[in-house]
Amino acid sequence: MTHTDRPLPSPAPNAHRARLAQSSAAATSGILAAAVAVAVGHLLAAFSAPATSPFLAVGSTLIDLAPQPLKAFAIETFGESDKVALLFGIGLAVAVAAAGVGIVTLRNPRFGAVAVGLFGALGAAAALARPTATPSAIAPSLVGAAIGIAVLLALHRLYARPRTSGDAGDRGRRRFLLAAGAAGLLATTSGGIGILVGRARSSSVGVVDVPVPMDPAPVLPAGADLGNPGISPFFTPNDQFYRVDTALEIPVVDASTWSLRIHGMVDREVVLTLDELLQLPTIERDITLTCVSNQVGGPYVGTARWIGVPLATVLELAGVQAGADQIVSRSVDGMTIGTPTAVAMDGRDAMLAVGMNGQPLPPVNGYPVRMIVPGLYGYVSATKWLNDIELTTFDAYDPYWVQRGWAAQAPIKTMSRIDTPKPLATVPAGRVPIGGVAWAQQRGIDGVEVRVDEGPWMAARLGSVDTLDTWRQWQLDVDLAPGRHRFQVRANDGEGVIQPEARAEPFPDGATGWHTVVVTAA
Ligand SMILES: Nc1nc2c(c(=O)[nH]1)N[C@H]1C(S)=C(S)[C@@H](COP(=O)(O)O)O[C@H]1N2
Ligand SMILES: [Mo]
Repeated sequence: MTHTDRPLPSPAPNAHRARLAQSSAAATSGILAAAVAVAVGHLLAAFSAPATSPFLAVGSTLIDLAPQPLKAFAIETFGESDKVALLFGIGLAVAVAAAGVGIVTLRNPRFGAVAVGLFGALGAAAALARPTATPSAIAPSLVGAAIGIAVLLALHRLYARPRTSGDAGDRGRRRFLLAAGAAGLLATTSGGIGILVGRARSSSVGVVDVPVPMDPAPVLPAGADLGNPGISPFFTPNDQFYRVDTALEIPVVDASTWSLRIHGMVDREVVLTLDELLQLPTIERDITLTCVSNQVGGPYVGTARWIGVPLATVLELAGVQAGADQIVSRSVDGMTIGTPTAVAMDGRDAMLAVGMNGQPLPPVNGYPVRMIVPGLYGYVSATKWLNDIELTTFDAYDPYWVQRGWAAQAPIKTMSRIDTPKPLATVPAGRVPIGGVAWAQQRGIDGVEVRVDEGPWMAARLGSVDTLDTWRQWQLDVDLAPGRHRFQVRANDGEGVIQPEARAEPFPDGATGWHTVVVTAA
């Protein structure tokens, strides 16, 4: 290496360093301004209408706009944490954009202020476009943005002073750091209080006294639960019940002011308060609920003992007109779900549920009232936070998921799942119990068969039948030689139809295929 190959020393390293310091102060100011704007908006929304938080409004809008493959990817990759991942992603994107806005502000403060204003407008537009929004929905985003602009410009004034060296420069730097710290504190306290207020509000939403059902469910038959702790318990505890919905923040519904409107193609419009609803005859039923986006072997299925009022009873109060073949139910957060009227009226235990395993519905599962329709996937039947039922036709209206390409009619497909052993587990060679659950709501499960390493199908022992609408546990003990083994399971429904082998993705009307698990015996 010769002398001339060496990089030339920078002519003015101090000036360079000062510029760098100023740029990073500018970027930091942008991020702080955005954090204050979002956090103040979130706080204001928490006190009024949580869904109008700029962060949540943009998140919900992205959920609604996301193309199907992206949704499927998110659910598969993040599972029930998909929403956390989304919010994290938005936070990251906002931070990067805000740093850019900060740098621009260094050159052109007016431009920076306009940029923050535009972000605020974006949040306001998202909040206003939510299905249940009122005009005041724009307030949190706009007020947040205004305060964010003030923070941006105040910080700009501090870091953009001509750099002086010595004591004056140090004082300037200290002032900037102090102001930046104050902005950071404002963002974290308003954001933190906003989150706490949101949580506190969602846990004080009036009280539902779960009624003693006039028509109770019989005691669970002996042997419905095989007693193998590796198999999903027959009743899924409420705190372990799966959750699938588009709600970034659990809707807060006050049971004491809740009402349900039944309208559309009916003889007379009916509005029921919770007390009025629960004065109607109540039933208690065991029903297994399933999500259409459940993959073969997936977790989005659970069984509960539900208490509620038959949907048919409520519909008869209003008088369904001829030709109204679709029930569109809506939730307080604007979800729309379409259910065939015929299904609600055919004698199955479709209900408006208020109780789940003896408790009021947990907030995540639809408090205070949700629909449950045995035999249909949740997205065409199980409206949570229900507050509106409209009688219409399939021709006249496509509900939320149908607008996004999912099937309008979606009966639950026969499915069986291996719960134990877990995929890729190592088990002791010798006798190994294989077990799981199988479901075919409305048709029931008549048999479950297992095969090992593509050998002959062997009938599993079945838990006793509770109802046609609940899953059955199954178990088969097999002898395994040391080495790798592959189990497969398939069920027979009550109509003698074997669960199909062909693999289908959940989209557009439910997955099919045999659940397969590979383990090593050692
Ligand atoms: N309001 C509302 N209700 C909803 C949904 C939703 O996104 N919003 N998702 C539906 C879907 S797809 C399913 S599978 C079930 C899930 O009910 P769970 O979360 O209580 O298990 O709720 C249904 N009801
Ligand atoms: Mo679902």
